Amino acid sequence: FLRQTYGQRVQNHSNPAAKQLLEIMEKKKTNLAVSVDVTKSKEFLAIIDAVGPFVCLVKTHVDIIEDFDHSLIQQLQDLSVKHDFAIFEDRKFADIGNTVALQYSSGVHKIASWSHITNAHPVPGPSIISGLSSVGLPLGRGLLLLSEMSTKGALAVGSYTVEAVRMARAHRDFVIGFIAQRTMEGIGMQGDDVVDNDDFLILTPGVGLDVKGDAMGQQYRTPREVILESGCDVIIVGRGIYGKDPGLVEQIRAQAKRYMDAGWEAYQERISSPS
Ligand code: UP6
Repeated sequence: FLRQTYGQRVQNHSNPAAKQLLEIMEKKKTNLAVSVDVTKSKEFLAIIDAVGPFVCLVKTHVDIIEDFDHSLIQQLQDLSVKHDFAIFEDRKFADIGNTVALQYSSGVHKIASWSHITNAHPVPGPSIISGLSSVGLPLGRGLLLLSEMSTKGALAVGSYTVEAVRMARAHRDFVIGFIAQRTMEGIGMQGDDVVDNDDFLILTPGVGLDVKGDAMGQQYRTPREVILESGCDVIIVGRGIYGKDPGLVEQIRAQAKRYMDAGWEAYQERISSPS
């Protein structure tokens, strides 16, 4: 699938959230997702409105917002319609099925009611997918499994990654892809395994053009390394876009454009490269 366009890949997916994301990427010509990790509603909305035209997806950590109330969700949804982007709450669920189903549907944030996509650590095993799917599938939501992480010393490697991919293949209706650092296509397939559709979306954090990491274990690679060399589909950028001054709208727009262009150029090179 590495040489198919995002538009061509829509037909490989039955999940509405996966289709929506690929359609937006094709239409807006962007594989950039912005991770909006700020703690004040006002700043959160201002950044999203500034980057909106350049992104296919906005990634949130809604639990870090100090002045949260439900009108914020309405405003986020209005921006997602205004700019045409999907919403991904980066909740990283990691508990038993019954608990994650409650965390996903209920509590203060009611994530399933507004987030097109969310994600989970595969550490509890397949029951985490059943739990989340019982809430999200009827709503047309999609799930990403974290099969790898961007941080130094991450434990999600080797057989953990392989088992995550096998879990996803067994739940294709709800699991639309991975948070990972490279393509997962063909991973863990044995001699006579037949998988007729291994097209998973790979969303990749740990992307930066100016620095190699932070003081807390984060590691950055460039859009070119991520999209062209590693076969990922979406670059997730946080502080690289709003980190210098979250209040400066013009600067944020310029950075978003810069990452969008770098991501799209790498993608075009990928789909036009000889197999
Ligand atoms: N994130 C990672 N690495 C992972 C998974 N998730 O960085 O393996 C998330 C972080 C943060 C964003 O929770 O929201 O992606 C990266 O932000 P940054 O670009 O500012 O480092």
